[in-house]
Amino acid sequence: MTIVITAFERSPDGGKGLARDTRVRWALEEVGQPYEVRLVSFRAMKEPAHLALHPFGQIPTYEEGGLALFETGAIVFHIAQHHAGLLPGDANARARAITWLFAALNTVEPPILELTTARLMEGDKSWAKERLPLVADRVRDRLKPLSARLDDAGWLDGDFSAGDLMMVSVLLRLRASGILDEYPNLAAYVARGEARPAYKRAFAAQLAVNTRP
Ligand code: GTB
Repeated sequence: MTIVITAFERSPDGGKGLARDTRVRWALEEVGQPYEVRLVSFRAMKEPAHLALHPFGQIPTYEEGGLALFETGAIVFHIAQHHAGLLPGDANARARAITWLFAALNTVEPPILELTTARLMEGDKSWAKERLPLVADRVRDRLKPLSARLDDAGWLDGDFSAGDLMMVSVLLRLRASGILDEYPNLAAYVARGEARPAYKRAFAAQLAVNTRP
């Protein structure tokens, strides 16, 4: 059955890997599943046809036969459950990898999103200068223990898993802030993720969409 995902017709970052279809493309590349992409404009995302797939009018979505999913956590988990390559076979190791996937989305991503909002959307507010350091420190509150846990390991729990895929995807958005570089092992961890051939294919595919004439 053909897998179809949705992505921005024109991504605000020019297709540099920051929009959330990247993590879904990456997961599909890791497990060797071909997929098609339906591009949607910002207007089309809020129209009934897309809202039927995604109640919040966002990308990405995932369709496969009669199944339609939204939320990158659910999509990556679905891919990892149904195809070998992103979750260990051992039941306990599998549960731990899934835990890291949730940790990336529920514990690490929220302050990073808050920082992005503070930098990009609130920068012109009178209180922005006072608030930004507080938000940045909330990111550090997550990165410090994450860095300590990773230590000098390659991945968070044994082999590369869906948990690492999601954690690297989440951390990537920090690069522009410079905060990631305060934690050299996390910066190296992200670079390791980006060096994976599957990530490179996903990145190239997204960039190609956004650099077409
Ligand atoms: N929790 C959802 C998930 O994980 O799937 C969040 C999905 C989401 O935020 N989608 C965004 C979207 O559709 C695109 S990724 N936004 C349009 C809208 O809400 O109307 C967020 C994003 C967009 C662009 C950049 N960029 O260019 O740097 C980075 C991240």
